[in-house]
Amino acid sequence: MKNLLLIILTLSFFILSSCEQQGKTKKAKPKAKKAVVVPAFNADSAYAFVQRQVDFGPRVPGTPAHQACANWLAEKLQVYGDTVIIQAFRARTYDMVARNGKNLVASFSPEKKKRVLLLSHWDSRPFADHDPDPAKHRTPIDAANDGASGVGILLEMARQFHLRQPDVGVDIVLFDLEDWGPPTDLNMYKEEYWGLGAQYWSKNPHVYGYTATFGILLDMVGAKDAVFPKEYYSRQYARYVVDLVWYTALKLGYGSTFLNQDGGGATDDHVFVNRIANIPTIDIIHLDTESANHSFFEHWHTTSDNMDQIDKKTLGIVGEVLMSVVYNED
Ligand code: AHN
Ligand code: ZN
Repeated sequence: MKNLLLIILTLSFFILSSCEQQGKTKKAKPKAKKAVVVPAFNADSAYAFVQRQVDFGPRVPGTPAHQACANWLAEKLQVYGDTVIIQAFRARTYDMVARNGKNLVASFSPEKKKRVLLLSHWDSRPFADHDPDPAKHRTPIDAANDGASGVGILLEMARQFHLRQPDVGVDIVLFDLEDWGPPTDLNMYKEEYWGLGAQYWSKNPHVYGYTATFGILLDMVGAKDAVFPKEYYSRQYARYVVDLVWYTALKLGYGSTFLNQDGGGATDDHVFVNRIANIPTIDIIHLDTESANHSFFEHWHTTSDNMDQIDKKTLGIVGEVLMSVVYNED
C-alpha cells in the first residue's frame, strides 16, 4: 500500500514536471520571422488598369462615364475578390445637391480576423479649378493621377491576391465622391465637403462592426518622379504604419521616392477613416512644395492630369512596396 502510494506520487511528479517543461519551452521559443515570398507586382498590368479607367472619360458622379466605370470596376473586383459589396449612398455636396455615389468593396479571405485595409478614390473631380487657363476652371478632369493611379495599383494587387492569397485578410475599398469639394475661387473650403464616400463608409462600414489592423490610402501615386513625404495626418493618427511602410520602401531601395521627410496635411479620405472608423490609416500622397498655389503634384486639379503624367516606374515602386507590406503581415 505504501509502495503504491509512492509509485503514484513519483509518476505524477514526472507527468507534472514534463507538462511544465513543455509549457516553458513553448513560451521561451522566440517568434520566428516567417520566410516570405512576395509575388512580383506587374506595373504594365497596373498601367493598363489606369488607362482603362481614363478611357471612360472623366468619371464624374452622375455621368454615363461614371456609371460605366463602376460596372467595369465591379466586374474586375468580382473576378479577383472573394466577396464584393457595392455600397450605394447619397451625399450632399457643398452646393446642397444630393448626389448618388458608390463605394466598391472587395474582400479577400473574409473569414480571417486580422485584416489590412487598402484604399483609393475612383471618382474624377468635376472642376479643373487649378488649371492655368481660367476658362477651364469648371471643366472635369481625366484624373489619371488623382484617382485612377491608386485604383490601378489596387486592381493589380487584387489580381495578385487572387493568384496567391496573403496570410492576412485584405479589404480593398474604392471610395466615390472624394473630389467634389468646392472650387477654390468660391472660397468656401470646409473639411467635410471632401471625402464624402469615405465619410459614408466610415459611418456605415460594409460589414457591421468592421475593423482592420491598419489602413493605407493611395492618392496621386502614378506621376513621373513622384515623391511621398510623410503626410501630416498620417503621422498624427498612424505613426507606426508610416514607419512600417517607409522602412519597407527604404529596404527595397526606394528611399528617394518615399522621402524621410515630414509633409503637410491633406484633407483626404484617410482623415475620416481615422476619426470616424477609428482605423489607423495613412495616406501615400504626392506632395510637392514647389507647386504653384498648392502643395500637391504639379498637375493637381488641372486638365493636364491625364495619361501623359503616368509613369509605369512609379506605379511599380508603390506596388512593390505595398505587396511587401501586405505579404509580410501574418
Ligand atoms: C485638400 O486637401 C483640399 N485636398 C486633398 C484631397 C484630395 C483632393 N486628394 C485628391 N484630390
Ligand atoms: Zn483631387
